Amino acid sequence: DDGSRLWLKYDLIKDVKQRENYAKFTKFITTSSTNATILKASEELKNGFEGLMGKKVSTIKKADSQVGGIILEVSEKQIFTKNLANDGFAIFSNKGNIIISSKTEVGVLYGAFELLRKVQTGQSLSNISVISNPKIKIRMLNHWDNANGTVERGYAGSSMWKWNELPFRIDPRYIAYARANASIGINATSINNVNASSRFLTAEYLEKIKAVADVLRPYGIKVFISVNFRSPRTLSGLKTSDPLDPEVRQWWNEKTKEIHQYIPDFGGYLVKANSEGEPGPQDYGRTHADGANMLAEAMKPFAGIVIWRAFVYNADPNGDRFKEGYEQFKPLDGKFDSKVIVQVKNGPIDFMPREPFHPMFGAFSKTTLGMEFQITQEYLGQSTHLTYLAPMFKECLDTDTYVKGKGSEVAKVIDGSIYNNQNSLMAGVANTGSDVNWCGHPFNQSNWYAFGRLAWDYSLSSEQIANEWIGMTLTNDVVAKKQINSIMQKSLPTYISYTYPLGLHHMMGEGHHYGPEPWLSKSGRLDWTSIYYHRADSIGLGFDRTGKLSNALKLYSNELIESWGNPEKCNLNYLLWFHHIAWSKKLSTGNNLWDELCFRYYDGVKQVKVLQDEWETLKAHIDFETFQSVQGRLKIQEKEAIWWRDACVLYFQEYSKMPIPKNLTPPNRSLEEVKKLVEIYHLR
Ligand code: BDP
Repeated sequence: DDGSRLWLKYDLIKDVKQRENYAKFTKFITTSSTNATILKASEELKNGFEGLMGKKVSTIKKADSQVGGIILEVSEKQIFTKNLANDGFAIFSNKGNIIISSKTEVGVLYGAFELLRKVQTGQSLSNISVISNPKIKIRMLNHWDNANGTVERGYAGSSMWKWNELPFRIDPRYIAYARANASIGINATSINNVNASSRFLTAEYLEKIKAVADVLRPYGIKVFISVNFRSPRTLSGLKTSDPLDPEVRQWWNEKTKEIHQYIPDFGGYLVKANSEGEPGPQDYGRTHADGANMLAEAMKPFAGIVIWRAFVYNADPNGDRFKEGYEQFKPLDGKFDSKVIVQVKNGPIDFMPREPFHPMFGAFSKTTLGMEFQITQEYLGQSTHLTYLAPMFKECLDTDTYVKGKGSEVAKVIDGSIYNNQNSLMAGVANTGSDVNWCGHPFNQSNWYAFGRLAWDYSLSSEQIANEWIGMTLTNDVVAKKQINSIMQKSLPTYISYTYPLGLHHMMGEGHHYGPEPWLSKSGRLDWTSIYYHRADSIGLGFDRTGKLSNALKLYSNELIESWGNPEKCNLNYLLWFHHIAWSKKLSTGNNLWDELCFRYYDGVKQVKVLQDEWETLKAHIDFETFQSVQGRLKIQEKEAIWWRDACVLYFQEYSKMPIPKNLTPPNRSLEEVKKLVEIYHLR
């Protein structure tokens, strides 16, 4: 199994009894519709059930008195559909058939995938009764793909979009991609890097993007484009790209109209502006709201929207990057057009393996905020380390902001329920590439899957999502499934243990962001170094954000200030995010900081060994190619976990001047030797 079929394998169910049982419900598929989306639903069910059951499944226009089939219907009237949101669906048994019903065609498609999922994961279909509504309206992938075929922070080969072939050749992968996304409810995709080339707005590229949009449309996926704010100058030679300049505004009006001639249901623009050197309205003394509203105005005649990123930070040596997004955007709350969604990364710095939620969530009552997660594992072992991210996404979504009292979780800010927003967005930076298995590490597929499932329903548990994915992708053997799920649940805490325990952050190798480089003290900007974040000195470790150095903690609600602000009460997972703790300070675990730090680094390495051992027990249940691929990667992971451990422990020891706790074996190499490894990595 080369992994190319993702979680939509539809291999024959091995258990004959089970197969016969399912076959009773899947004799035919009924629809009289000629709608492209309904036809996709019917085709998917047919292919899926034929594969799973090993039997022909017929497609008929009307069921008449036949029973034992599936009926697809778009209906406003069904009593089940009364409580359905537009994309929602109901699946229920009726007079011997299974009905998949929705108000919209795409809802039926989602229902079809849900029914397939039930069979793929071995659940019963008798008396089936499902009602499912998406909690978030725009469930979106953000590709960081460039026109030249590279992918920013992509670890699975080159870009999956073949711009040189489009619009003439449609790679079959685009269809596979659309199916995979639709199967987890993803309904939007921005196709290019946020560090955007203006090229994507040229007629030549719009034709190519149109071809992609045409493939994705029947699967309910809208296309967005990341735009470069300087495009009016770059493409048409205008003297400025000032958002208040009438000529510039006219340019965007016309460009937006032009795009709609190619893609009538264009999703909209995604913009990274005045961030990391990208152009933006501030270049002309204007605000983010001025920039976003200009684009929103251009979008007024159409259904599309403008997604404006809040990932901004200035190189102020006395500032704290933690606060930048908040401080720049807070004065603009209420100034954004209703067509604008401000997209905020889950944490205040940058997709670290563990961050407290971004303080903007819960502080903006008049602006629709969207969530941006990173599915691609820039700081999480890329395509080598096994890290299942659902627990991380959930930790953020489940944290209480307390903005309207207890029960004001980040998820409720995002879904619009706290501030009554009309729109809602959850975006994930895609991890797809040209690799045969799409995502590099076989388990990285689960992060794409989990992202989509959580965007649909963030209340699903990370265990349930993992179970679905395992059942559809690896095995349905009960014991093996349990074991794999346990590996997945342990993977993120393990990774954090040997990289960033106790709330450490941003100590990775410069540029590549892969291995450890806690000693990094010089870079293009101070806030790209490691020492800026960990603040190790002879006294202790961690970034004091409670007042003296930075008052970032004040951006949170009183309840959080009280718990996170008190080093005695602060969740140890966030401790060094907010406090500079003395090496000898006794923590709630009973150990002092130094010992606790060592224990965690060592335990992380030990846990990788546990993951390896547990994986070995699964050999008989997993396809051999997949088994070996994970097995080999776990070996590299072990080596690199030791690399992280040795680098961090030896480096911090220079400051703590304390011995490695007695029951741990000290690293068998010196700090200087470990530093050399990093140089070798740079050479690659
Ligand atoms: C950082 C990445 C950088 C991205 C940037 C962003 O290192 O490549 O361009 O985020 O989100 O994580 O814009």
